[in-house]
Amino acid sequence: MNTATIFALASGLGPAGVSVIRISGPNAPAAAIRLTGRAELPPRRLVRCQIRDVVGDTIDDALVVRFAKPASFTGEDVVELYVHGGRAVVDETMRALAACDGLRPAEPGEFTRRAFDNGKLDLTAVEGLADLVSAETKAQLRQALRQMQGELASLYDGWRSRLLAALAHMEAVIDFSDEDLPAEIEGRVSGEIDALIQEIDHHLNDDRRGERLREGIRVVIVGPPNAGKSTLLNLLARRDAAIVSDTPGTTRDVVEVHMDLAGYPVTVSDTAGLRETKEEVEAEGVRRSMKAASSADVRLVVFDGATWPNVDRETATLINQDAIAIVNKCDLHQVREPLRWNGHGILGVSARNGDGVDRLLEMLQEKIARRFQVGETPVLTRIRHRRALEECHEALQRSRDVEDIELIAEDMRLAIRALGRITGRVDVEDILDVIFRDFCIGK
Ligand SMILES: Nc1nc2c(ncn2[C@@H]2O[C@H](COP(=O)(O)OP(=O)(O)OP(=O)(O)O)[C@@H](O)[C@H]2O)c(=O)[nH]1
Ligand SMILES: [Mg+2]
Repeated sequence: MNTATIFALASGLGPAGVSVIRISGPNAPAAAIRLTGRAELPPRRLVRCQIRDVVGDTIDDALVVRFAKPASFTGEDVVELYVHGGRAVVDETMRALAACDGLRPAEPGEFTRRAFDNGKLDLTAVEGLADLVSAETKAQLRQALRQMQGELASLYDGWRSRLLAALAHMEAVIDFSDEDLPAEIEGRVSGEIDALIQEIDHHLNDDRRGERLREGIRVVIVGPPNAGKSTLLNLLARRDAAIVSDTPGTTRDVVEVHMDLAGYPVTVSDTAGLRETKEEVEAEGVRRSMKAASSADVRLVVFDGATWPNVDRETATLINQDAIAIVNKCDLHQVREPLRWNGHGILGVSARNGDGVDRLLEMLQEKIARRFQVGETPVLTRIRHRRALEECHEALQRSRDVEDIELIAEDMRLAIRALGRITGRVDVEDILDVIFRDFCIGK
């Protein structure tokens, strides 16, 4: 049991209107009494107080709130001080706290760690909280909030309880095989395992939507040299991010621009024009373009309007359902509607005068929204969860291939442990509870 009382600035570094200092642990109420001179602070009420330093000089006129354990973020006694967000105010308040008995500054993440240790948050909620704090766009915010509020925990814990119940039945078969147990138990258990395998499979095969939304969605601009890819990037970024020139082969490195597109975090990359070249540096650029194109969530495949209707063959091979095909320079006379290539509709734009760019942004948003929209069903958000789920899935699959009941039970235990690791609740004692609840074996 960790009895140190910890404190830290919970809001960003000032100067700001208000800064929040959080104190958690058994000595938090005493520290608040010492700083405010109040005999008592009622729980869950904001109280206006003078904050004083060790010699009794007033530091600030502040608001203070106390949360009595276990009804607090950490599950411990917590006090929060809302002081004016000036550097000296914060520094002096922290100094006064450091002088209180049993108080020390918190380590990074220590409040959340205590919340986890006290069962206030499971591991997925802890991760959701971290994601919420670092969310940069609305779609990321929504995904993180749902995770923090327990959406993934209830999915994984739900699977785990079903497996625990199935295992309890199996154990009953093992331990009491001479006695009179319903014959269909084994059948029911294997039915449940099959159902879980399917559900986990479905959850795993999600095109990494949740993970990609956390990391940012990758949009890559590809096409032949001089098609106007860099001009297009600059237009989307609303700044001169990449060098534009009429010399083919201008762009060599991948140039990335981050933006918020209708709430989605998007990284748009401009790449070197695709062509055969003997020049070593350019050839490396082309290699990088192909690599970026292959890892992209959406490809903007750009043809050069100056050579229209002749299209670059290599570029054309990159058109598929994840791509938006574009012919640029539609300000030139040879680019005429309707624009099609090999049955694919092609969008005409002019990166020079902006024609068609609104439509391009709309199409891009639609594509991204269709693929990444956070729907009703919870999505996987982290590789850690994916690994554990794969392990669980493997163990369940393996259990289908063996005859021996003991071996099946062992694989089920491994699967349960893998799920338990995701939310951080690994225990085995609860199997017994389930046996007693379902079978009343003791009678
Ligand atoms: N007429 C016209 N010219 C354009 C348009 N967009 C770009 N250009 C011109 O085309 C030339 C090449 O533009 P870039 O943006 O550098 O082309 P790029 O595809 O990045 O070329 P590389 O980096 O060499 O692969 C420049 O001279 C641009 O000014 C357009 O919409 N219309
Ligand atoms: Mg370029």
